[in-house]
Amino acid sequence: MMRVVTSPLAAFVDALPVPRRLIAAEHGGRLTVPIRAGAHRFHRDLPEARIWGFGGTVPGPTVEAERGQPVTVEWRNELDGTLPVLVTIAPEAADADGVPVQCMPGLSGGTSDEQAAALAGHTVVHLHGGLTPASYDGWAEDLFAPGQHAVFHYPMEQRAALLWYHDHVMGVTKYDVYAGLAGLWIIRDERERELGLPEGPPFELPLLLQDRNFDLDEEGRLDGQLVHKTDPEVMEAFAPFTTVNGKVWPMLDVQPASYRLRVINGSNARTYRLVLLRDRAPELDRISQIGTDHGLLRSPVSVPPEGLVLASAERADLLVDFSDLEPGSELTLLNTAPAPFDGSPFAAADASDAADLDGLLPYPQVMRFRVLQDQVTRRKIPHQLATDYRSPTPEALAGAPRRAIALVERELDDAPNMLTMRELEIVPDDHTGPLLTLTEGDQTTRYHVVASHFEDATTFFPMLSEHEVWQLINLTDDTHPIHLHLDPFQILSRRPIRHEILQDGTGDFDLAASITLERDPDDQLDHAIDDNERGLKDTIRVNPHEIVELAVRFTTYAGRYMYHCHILEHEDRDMMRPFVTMPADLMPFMA
Ligand SMILES: [Cu+2]
Repeated sequence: MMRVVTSPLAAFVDALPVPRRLIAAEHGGRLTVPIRAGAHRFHRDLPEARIWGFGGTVPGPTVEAERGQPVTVEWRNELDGTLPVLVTIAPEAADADGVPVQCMPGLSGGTSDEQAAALAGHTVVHLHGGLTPASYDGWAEDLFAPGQHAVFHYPMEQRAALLWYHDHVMGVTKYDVYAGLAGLWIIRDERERELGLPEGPPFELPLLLQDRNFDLDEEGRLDGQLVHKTDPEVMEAFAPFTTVNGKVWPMLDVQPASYRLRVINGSNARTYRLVLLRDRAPELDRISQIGTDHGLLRSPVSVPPEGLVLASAERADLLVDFSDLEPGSELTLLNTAPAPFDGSPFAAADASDAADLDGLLPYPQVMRFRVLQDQVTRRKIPHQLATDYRSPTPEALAGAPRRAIALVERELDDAPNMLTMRELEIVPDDHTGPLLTLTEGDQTTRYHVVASHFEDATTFFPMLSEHEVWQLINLTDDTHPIHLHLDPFQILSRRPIRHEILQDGTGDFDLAASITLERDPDDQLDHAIDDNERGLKDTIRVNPHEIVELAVRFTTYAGRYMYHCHILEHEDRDMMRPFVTMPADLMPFMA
């Protein structure tokens, strides 16, 4: 029998908020953004919550910039007081009725974490997707305290795209972003204007998706205060209520016209698989995807038949056509992705039954659109979009350095599991010690681990302008969205693997495993590359039983950057590593 829980909040009663626009050109390219504690109402029927926000709001203002026109931001840390989030690990994964505690509000018998409650607001800001000099990229350890300010220069020498800025503090990004420290950043350029794409409200709207949970008062009523809750079995917080631009399940009145929706998943951990429904039937044909993380695709693509999958930090630029709909028509955006997400399929036709308590998805609702009586405007979708990139040729990649990274989960007895990215190096045949072997046909490559934790020595030194191939090998049971700072990349392949972790194979540093490039008989995934992943990406999903190859070329800035899983609870528990880009002429002098 399908189990459901009744929502304490009404759906589709708040209007979709549009974050305040901060157009850089109107300020001579010089912006000041205070980072402040504030109050925010996440739903009509909730009391105001304490939050931390850029500009004191959730989300922060949307910065709009022009390609080629630099933007300077003074990020002013004016936070006072302590973290406005109650953090807890519930003692049990499910309540007395067997309902997973993460599906429910409140602390579920957990106590408020004192160390989290004492966090006093050190921050650092990263512009995700920005081609930014290392000194302004927001290194996770270069913090500024309340009262300290940072002036960051963003050259904006990059194509039009939806970026976002957010806190990136070592170990506590999961709390700081959850508290509200995130905002959107749109870069515009001439190519988009030639195509006549909508720019600004009402026809261009950003949709920032974030799941949130709230505390209960003594009478068991929602009190609106933010709760970050995990449990003994699931180390990521998967909160039950989805907010869009800071409101739980909002409503948007639309004209019978095409809308450009700039969608981003800004959740800590939850992956969304979005399906648009009318009268319980999917209407994905209304949606054309024209862009991805780093802007326009070469041509518009349909969203995948099961829905648009966006893991944490992934973006989609969508044109949605409401022009043929009668006034009063309602379309509902639903999420069909259970959590933790492992790539498993779910038919769009079943989306109205997507509620899944065991999948930590009590409420699939995301938002609703309602068509107004108004003048009908139809818009043609251009066939050709981007003309400024191609797939890298085999010749360009022939001699490219190859880097291999294994994604590994280590179970611990007294603490939440540890996730690491093990950087691998090929060893000679006579090497002794724990090995990871990768077998393709009759070829076996032998690797050992050369780095595991964030603070281990840097092993990746990409040369500027040189193509590289990175292999991400997932040895865990969940999908990880892997994000590289600095330049975008393109996916080359996604292939099934069979793997075996040998006895006592996962050490704190070492790893002994054998991997074969063939499908596991129990593997249900198709390991396909979706059409919408064939653009310029900065975050890529690596599914279980899978190896993903991507081609990247770091182009402009030398320095120390990071790559990491964008599930914030993973990034904070060591699924993050440095790399250092170097100009070619300095390489001979590297020790
Ligand atoms: Cu991860």
